[in-house]
Amino acid sequence: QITPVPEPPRLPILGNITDIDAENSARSLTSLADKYGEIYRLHLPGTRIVFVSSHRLVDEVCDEKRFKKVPNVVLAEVREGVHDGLFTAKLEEPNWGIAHRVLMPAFGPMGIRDMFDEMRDISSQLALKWARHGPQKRINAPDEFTRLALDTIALCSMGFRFNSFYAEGLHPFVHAMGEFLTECGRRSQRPPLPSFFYRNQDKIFQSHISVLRETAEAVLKERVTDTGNGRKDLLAAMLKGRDSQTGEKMSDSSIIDNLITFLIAGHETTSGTLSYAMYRLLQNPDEYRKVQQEVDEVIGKGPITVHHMQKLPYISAVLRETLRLDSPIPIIGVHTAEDTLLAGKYPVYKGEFINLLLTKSHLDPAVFEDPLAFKPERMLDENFNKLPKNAWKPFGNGVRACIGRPFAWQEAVLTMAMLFQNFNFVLADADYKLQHKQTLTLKPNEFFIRAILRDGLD
Ligand code: MNH
Repeated sequence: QITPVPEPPRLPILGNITDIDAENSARSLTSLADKYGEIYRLHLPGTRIVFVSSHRLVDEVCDEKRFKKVPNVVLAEVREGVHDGLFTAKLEEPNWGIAHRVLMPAFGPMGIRDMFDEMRDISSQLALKWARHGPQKRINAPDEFTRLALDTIALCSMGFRFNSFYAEGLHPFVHAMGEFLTECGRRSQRPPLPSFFYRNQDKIFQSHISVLRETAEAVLKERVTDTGNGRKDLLAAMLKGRDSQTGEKMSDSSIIDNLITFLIAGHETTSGTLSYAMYRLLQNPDEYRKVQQEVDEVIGKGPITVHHMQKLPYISAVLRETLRLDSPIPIIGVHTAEDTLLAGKYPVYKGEFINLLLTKSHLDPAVFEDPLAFKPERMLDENFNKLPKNAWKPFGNGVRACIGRPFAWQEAVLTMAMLFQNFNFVLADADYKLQHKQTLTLKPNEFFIRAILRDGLD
């Protein structure tokens, strides 16, 4: 029979806004799921959002015929900077289809393999830096992985070197991007006051956007004038490619939107994944040993090549299990096209937003035995391929799933292999308890390690 969706009590104008911790909304939303169950609804100024958190409801909502991705409240703010770039576009916006079709081949297996040498260039910089630090240095793992991921995506996508491992401070672009994303989060949770109240913040926000766009535009201009440049990267694909469906080329402003999109989408997520993987392995010595064993058996002490990437199933399983327990993008959002019933009984209405809480659905005991335990074995291909549909969604859903997944995977496997080939790791603070820092994505907060060179690898 019809069951109304549970709704936590709310205030007259602010609705449920006070139920959400501005610094860590993912945690608040997860706790509400603990309290209200597999589905609940919040009222926020101007919108209502339904949250689903069991595997069966997430599975239902992944049906793209009934539910389609819409930019959620935070992504709506990110659109101020990157408009209808791939990540933030609405499905019906023509630029999404054009960019998607132009870029898919470049993100395919061949395109990604061609990027291996540049990825290894950056991973080696990280390993070299940690080797020089020596075993006593406290390494802020998420910061270092952010440098790695940012330098990797910038080099591989557009031939641009941030040189984050050499620079003292952050590149102005990196600073502007961080501030921009943080402010997007804040803007999405603003109490509905008149706009003059936010005049100062808005001016700073716009100035950060200008830094982002001017940097990307400079890279684009340089490429267009440097005709002798034979690079085959994502920028080249966007400049040369024609949409197979419309015959159209991408406009300059759409290319700029997507260059910035790659840098945003491609660095925090991969950095969070590597940080959480390192954390999990330091908590689980048996699994740590299996990673090291795999690297020693498959690669040994020699150089890592692109051919090794398919031969490290245990590392892949570790990364999958890491993403199950901690997805850097903990929530994805869709939109209801018609009034409908979820699970045949919960009414949701046309135009409502539905958020998929991966932080909960990835821990559904109906799918995962002992759901809080870190067990990479359950993610080895033979088991992974048997998981129920939509049980593991860290890369999103359907046509709007992550276009950068093969890119991120190669980068993460390579980096794990290189690090475990060369170092042993320990927590810098033996009693470290996992805390999360939320920006656009989640990563471990205040997570420090030490890296000790392994014997005989000089
Ligand atoms: Mn990625 C979409 C997760 C790495 C570029 N990415 C998504 C979505 C998730 C996601 C989830 C869907 C979001 C939504 O439904 O609103 N992405 C990840 C994770 C990693 C990752 C967990 C690393 C691990 N992503 C990358 C990398 C790049 C990238 C690296 C760039 C090279 N991602 C994108 C783009 C989209 C996207 C672009 C939007 C695709 C589309 O909607 O067409």
